[in-house]
Amino acid sequence: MVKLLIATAFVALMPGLTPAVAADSSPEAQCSAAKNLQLATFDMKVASADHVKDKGPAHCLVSGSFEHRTGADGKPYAIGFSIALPDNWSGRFLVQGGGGLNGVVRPAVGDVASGGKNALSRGFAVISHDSGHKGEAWDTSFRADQIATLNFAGWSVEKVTALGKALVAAYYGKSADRSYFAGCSTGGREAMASAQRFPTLFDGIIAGAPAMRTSRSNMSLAAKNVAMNKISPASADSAPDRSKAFSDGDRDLVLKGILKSCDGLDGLEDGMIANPGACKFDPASLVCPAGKADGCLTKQQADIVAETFSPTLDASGRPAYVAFPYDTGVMSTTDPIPGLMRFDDKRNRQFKNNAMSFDVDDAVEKADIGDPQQRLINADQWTDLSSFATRGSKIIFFHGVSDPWFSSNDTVGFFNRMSAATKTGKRVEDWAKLYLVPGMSHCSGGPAGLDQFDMLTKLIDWVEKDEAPRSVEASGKAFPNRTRPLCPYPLHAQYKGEGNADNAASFECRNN
Ligand SMILES: [Ca+2]
Repeated sequence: MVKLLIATAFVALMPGLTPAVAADSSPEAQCSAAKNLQLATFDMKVASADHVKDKGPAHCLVSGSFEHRTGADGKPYAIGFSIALPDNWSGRFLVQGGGGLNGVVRPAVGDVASGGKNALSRGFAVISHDSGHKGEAWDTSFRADQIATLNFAGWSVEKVTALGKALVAAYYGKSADRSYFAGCSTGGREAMASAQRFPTLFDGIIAGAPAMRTSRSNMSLAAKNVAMNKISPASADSAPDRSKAFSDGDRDLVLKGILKSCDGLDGLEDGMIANPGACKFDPASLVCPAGKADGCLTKQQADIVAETFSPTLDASGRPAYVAFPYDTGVMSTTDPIPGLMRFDDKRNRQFKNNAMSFDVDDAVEKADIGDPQQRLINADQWTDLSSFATRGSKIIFFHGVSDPWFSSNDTVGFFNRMSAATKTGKRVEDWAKLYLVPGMSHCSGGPAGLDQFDMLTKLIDWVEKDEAPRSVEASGKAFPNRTRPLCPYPLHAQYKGEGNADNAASFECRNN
């Protein structure tokens, strides 16, 4: 409580409210007193403040809401949050990115790219939030309200960061030394939006598999879905049965073909494609010779494979969405989101389109002109991070090469455009890095992906010690005894030609 009172600049107790003065300054008493916290410029309501000892390091978990209002649709809105304030605070603050369409407050731990040691367990104060609306993962009803939509587009990150910084200062009696953001998917988009639109908020940002333009990526997936319909036999209800477009044997053949063409390009045939930039698999190589039907693909099938991994083109031949890379996870059925070639899987909500034709130009017009709000939600357009870079902030991107939702090529494309557009006296590698993660699906997983890597430590060292990250070691369940370096783009991990093939030290980061 002593610290709370020190922070009077940030704390205004409610008139008539007796502060819950604790008889002692124990963490429990301090946390209990946080129930009565008020911040001068926020209409914050604290719903609970609990001292937690059995989940990670002892911390005070404060949950509540602010920005209470009635929306244009007559519904009540607020930004819900949860902040974990560790007893042994490192002086660092982290804003945790969201997922899907947000709408829920996820546990505030900060586990993105943390290598299994989340930010809270490192002594960070971590705040999580719902971006300003309540709803199921894919509930879009909040878009009836302007502020709720703007909050989803990224405004909520600015507001939550301001609230979180004020809460930290009030609770500890001292402002955070450094502020970080880490998120994947929608959280990755929020990370990008933060660097682009609010360049002074964070000292370090991690942007994973960013949902940077779902209007275009969803359009591309729909186009691939329809292409698959055309070679699928009709099911009993006359809808195309995509599960029969390729047999299990056909799928295995495609995967083996990809591996045969690309696995060895990194110097080692190990079931991982670490040099995706050099991978030039041609599905036509699997087409049956005349008179043969087994162990090969029909021309139709090979064409569909090629189309699935090609850019989605408009009528003039311009790419409306980038290509997806050939990688080891494209047939995955073990991940929450199936691999790109698994159009048959009923778990995949994207692939319920039974149409037989697809007009890319029409779809692009609907996405770009018909949905102007989405254009602001998208984070692929603004490429100048000069203020962010000049103030000394750092950003690390990562993207799984087997991501079936958002192509890692799109993140590569943004990184290159950003690098060209940001004019500073610094080299790009002095403030931004991109790591492609071979085999990894959307944010994690992948049957041959090593999805555990600690970029958070690398980011901290970069921000606080000016030690720029080089390779980042990856490990994971897919190969329990294996480590590999992740290399900063455009480098890739290449086997040195000798040494333990399961050890990252036997690889080096190389250019093609
Ligand atoms: Ca390999």
